[in-house]
Amino acid sequence: MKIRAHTLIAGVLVTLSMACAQVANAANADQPSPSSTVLPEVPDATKPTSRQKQGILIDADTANEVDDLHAIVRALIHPSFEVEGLNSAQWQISHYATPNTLEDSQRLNEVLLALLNKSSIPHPRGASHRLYDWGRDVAQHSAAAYHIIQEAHKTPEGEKLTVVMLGATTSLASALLIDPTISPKIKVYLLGTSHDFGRRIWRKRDFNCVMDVQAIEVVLNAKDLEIHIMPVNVAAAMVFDMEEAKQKLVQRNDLLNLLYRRWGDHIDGGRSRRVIWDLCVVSCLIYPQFGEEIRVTTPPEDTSREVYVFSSIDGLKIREEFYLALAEYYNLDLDGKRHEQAGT
Ligand SMILES: [Ca+2]
Repeated sequence: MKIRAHTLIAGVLVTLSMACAQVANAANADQPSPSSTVLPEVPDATKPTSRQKQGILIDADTANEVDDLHAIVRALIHPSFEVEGLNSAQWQISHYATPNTLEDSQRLNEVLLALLNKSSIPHPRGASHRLYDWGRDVAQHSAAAYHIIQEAHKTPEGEKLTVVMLGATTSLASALLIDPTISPKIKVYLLGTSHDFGRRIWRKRDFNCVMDVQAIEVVLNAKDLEIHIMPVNVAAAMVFDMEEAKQKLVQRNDLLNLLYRRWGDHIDGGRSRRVIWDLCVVSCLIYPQFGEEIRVTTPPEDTSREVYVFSSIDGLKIREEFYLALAEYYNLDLDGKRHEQAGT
């Protein structure tokens, strides 16, 4: 990842452990095993050691789209990550919202954790609605918000907790409102906003920002919070093909089947190609060379300072690496024919 100055100077996860027994049984048959598949080199700074991994906390509106599942799985199988939590997030004001978007996201998070035999990872619920409009306390006092606060304070001196926001930023904003002292202890990677790099214009009309218009302002205004933004107009360069997904994922194991099934189960199912938005954030966190970040001054309506913004990504490498990582984790040849016994 090349960081180059664009404007001025440098700027910068109450546990709810509930496993889904039905899928947990299936998970036992899907244990990972070693593979010789070659992956891109992981930068030295993020390589795992016997004593230290990169602590990350994921917050996702998993049930609203197809992409969150891919991003969450990619993070959960990465050996350099110590996933300190998987929060669920709401998307309740969407026109296609289900009766309880938060709980739908929560259920999917628990299924993913069970299928990966990782239900011991904390997976607290976020808020069921966006921040309050007015009052002395507009924060949503969710388990997820308090988990962020707890994990931030547990982070060793001189280190930061990486918080990955894949939906509305309600949980993080609430955490910052409840306990502003966590700000310098966190670096957040989020999908949201769009940015016209030529005219230096920000917009906050994308799905994630709109799902909690106040929360994104709280995040951008949080003093000392290190922010890395993946604008939606940049993430749009990373496209998955349904036929390729079918060829690589169907009838391999329960998790991979779920990833493909999501293409059709989603309310907006049937598309032959999809942007797997959230995967861009996780992949560029694992492999900084997959994206380029520049420093950009915050929108004029927010506290003036610089934040990191991805100006470009290598969508092809992100997609290829995702399938390679799955192949390595499960010791599968995803490019070969599907198993005969699978009846395909
Ligand atoms: Ca999302």
